[in-house]
Amino acid sequence: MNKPFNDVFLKACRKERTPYIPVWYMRQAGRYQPEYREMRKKYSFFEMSEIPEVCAEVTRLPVKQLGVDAAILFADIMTPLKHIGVQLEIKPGIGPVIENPIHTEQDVSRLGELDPQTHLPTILEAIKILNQQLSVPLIGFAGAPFTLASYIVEGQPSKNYHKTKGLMYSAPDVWNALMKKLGDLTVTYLKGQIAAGAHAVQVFDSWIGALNEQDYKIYVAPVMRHIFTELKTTGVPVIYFGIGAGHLLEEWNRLPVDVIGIDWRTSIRSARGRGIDKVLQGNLDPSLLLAPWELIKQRTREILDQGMEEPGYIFNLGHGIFPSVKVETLQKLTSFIHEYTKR
Ligand code: 1CP
Repeated sequence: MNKPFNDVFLKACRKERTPYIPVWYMRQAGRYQPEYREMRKKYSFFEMSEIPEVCAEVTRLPVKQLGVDAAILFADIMTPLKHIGVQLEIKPGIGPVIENPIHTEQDVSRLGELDPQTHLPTILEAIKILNQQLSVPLIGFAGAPFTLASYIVEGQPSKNYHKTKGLMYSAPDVWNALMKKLGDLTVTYLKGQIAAGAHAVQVFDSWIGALNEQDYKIYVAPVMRHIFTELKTTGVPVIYFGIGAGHLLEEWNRLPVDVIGIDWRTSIRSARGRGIDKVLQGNLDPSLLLAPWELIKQRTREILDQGMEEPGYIFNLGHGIFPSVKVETLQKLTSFIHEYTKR
């Protein structure tokens, strides 16, 4: 028998009062789980996300194992790019690697348009399966144009984004065409996920903190406004997340998003003190998951106390779980958050 649907996460996204603070974790499905590592022996990363039954199983795993209040679809921000002409592989120990990086106007014009029904039917199918199986909301997601560009221009993960920013500054027309293509892809992909049954969506702009406020306004804010304005018409909550992006929060607060995800560098209290009035999500440093339990608990309590000062707060990490974290630590943490915030 199915459990009653747990809508605490969705209520928090809408700034409604909740019986406790909801929690989910970025990268909650991944190599820190023995079950994931077992499955990964049988399938490649993309096979795991593109065989609907396997994708659904991996997506459900942390919900069962940790007791979190939301599931996040098991895929990658790079997944849709393969279908518009980007040749990419996830290389062990490196991450996404691109064989044909995008540098010129011709490269950009060769990128196709995404049609989720034709290109990603298996992901839409996984969402439908999950909707029958899950008793918590399912979060769909996509990468934001700058963060996607940082991979397809550099060709692999980068620390300084010289090529990406070089393109942005030296060929603004090519840059804007690339932002438009990737922005349209993000909108189409997320609308497809929502139509298939995703209850909320998160846009990952992980590397956007590399830009200052001025360049964000000039080169990125217009495409983000376009994306969020389009997504607003669907009525589902939209989360915008970035790392090291505390200096952009005032800009983000002006965008039509519901929830802002922040990392550990900016406290919940200081964000609110600066007038950020969106729902906030975050922001335990994932490295703290390696600390003794008493310290994890203390830092979590401090974050929760700040979060609970006003309605509209969702607990998460400031970035994803990494492989050396113990499943038991996250189980204890999830129970602690639920217990401590019960009202
Ligand atoms: O070898 C493996 O098993 C693959 C490792 C892996 C996993 C588990 C990759 C490669 N992607 C994923 C899943 C993934 N990626 C999810 C699944 C849902 C969940 O959270 O449980 C999500 C939401 C992502 C999003 C993602 N991929 C982001 C944004 C968030 C973040 O973590 O910063 C980024 C930047 C990526 C790129 C990527 N894909 C994979 C890796 C190792 C990376 C990062 C490489 C880098 O440092 O640039």
